[in-house]
Amino acid sequence: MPEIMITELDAVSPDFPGQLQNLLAWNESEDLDIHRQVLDIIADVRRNGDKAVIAYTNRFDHRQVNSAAELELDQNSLKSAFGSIPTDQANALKTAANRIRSYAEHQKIESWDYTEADGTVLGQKITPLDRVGLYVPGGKAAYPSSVLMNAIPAKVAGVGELIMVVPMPKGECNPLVLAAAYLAGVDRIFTVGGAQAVAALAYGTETIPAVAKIVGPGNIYVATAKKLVFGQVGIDMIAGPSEILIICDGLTNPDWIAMDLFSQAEHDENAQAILISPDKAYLAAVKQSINNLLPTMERAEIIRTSLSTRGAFITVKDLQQAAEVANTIAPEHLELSVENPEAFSQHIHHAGAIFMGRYTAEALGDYCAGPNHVLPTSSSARYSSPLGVYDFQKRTSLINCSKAGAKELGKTASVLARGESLFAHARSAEYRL
Ligand code: HSO
Ligand code: ZN
Repeated sequence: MPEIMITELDAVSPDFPGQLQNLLAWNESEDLDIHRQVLDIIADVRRNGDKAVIAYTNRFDHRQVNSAAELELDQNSLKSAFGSIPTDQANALKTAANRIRSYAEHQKIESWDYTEADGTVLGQKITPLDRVGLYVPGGKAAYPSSVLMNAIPAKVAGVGELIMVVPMPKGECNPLVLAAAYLAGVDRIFTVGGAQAVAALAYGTETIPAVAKIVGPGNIYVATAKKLVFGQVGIDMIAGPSEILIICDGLTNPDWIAMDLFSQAEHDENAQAILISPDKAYLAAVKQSINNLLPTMERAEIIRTSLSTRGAFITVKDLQQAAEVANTIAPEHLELSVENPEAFSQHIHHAGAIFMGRYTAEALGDYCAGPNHVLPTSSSARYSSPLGVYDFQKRTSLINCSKAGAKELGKTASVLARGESLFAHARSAEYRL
């Protein structure tokens, strides 16, 4: 195999800030044609309900469905999917599900209130979403782990009904995905995918109930549909390609680091894997490991393309500078493969998840450590957070004025209302003085 070419940058160089921006630049191509097709599908499903959903499903998924009822899988078929998978898979899914659930339990936000001196009570009431839709892709990226990561926080939040949609091309579906849905406690499953599934969840059909929020990854049609139904329903973030940034002091086995870079690069050609170290000789050693190990990889071609088009090795003058670069990148996953990761992590302000120390491979977080693997990508960790229980909970403000409180607040409200020339507001407050 030819040696791999990976971009090498030096953070000390005056050109570095510009080079880094070029490296990170990622714009999902806005395809107007896809946009138009998806708009048509949504309008059709809104107008014609089940009939449209069945027609698209038969056309895109090569199926012969005659009635909407055939699109639903019952709980027994989930249970038997779980029974049909190999024992080691079943046990590993159970372990992962339990750990994801325990972590999620810690995330629940609770209602609170406080009472003022005059007896007025102010508070915040937390309620779960009534009904949530979970989109699960059917193709090569149909990950049972993602079913657990999306469904379990929703159930822990107390969502009333969790509806999963998953395409079943040619009538086939990954039994591991159904097994994960069974373990996570998904309430209903419809074997529908694409923009038609998103439209059905957003607007409801005779058979598929409308939800309040749609979560889960999908291809460009699904992502476009989610953007277009936003407002009618809530949506989660639109995920970009997977990213990993590793900061290493130069003392971790280079093969480990090479494989950690591969682990995200193998997701897809556009995935981004970056290594930062103050030790130039160490970067060369990791490059050697990459060249040795790449020919042994099942997904060598995807990894090669990802590393050579979007990967990079960055030399820094010290670990302090590494932290600054990491904060600029705001990566989805950040590995701190250094001697004292707790102390070092104090300098990190923007990352979806931080994997601390030489033993914490990012892959553990993808499956079973417990924290969610749905994380902010494309530098959005600057302003957003991992998917969690709080994404399935809402906050409602509570105000309960005492007679004395109404009198005091009424004076202030009345003055402010008259300042805005809103006289009904003012008099409504004054009546209670
Ligand atoms: N690393 C992915 C999640 C995943 N990994 C699923 C394996 N399966 C999120 O960036
Ligand atoms: Zn992964």
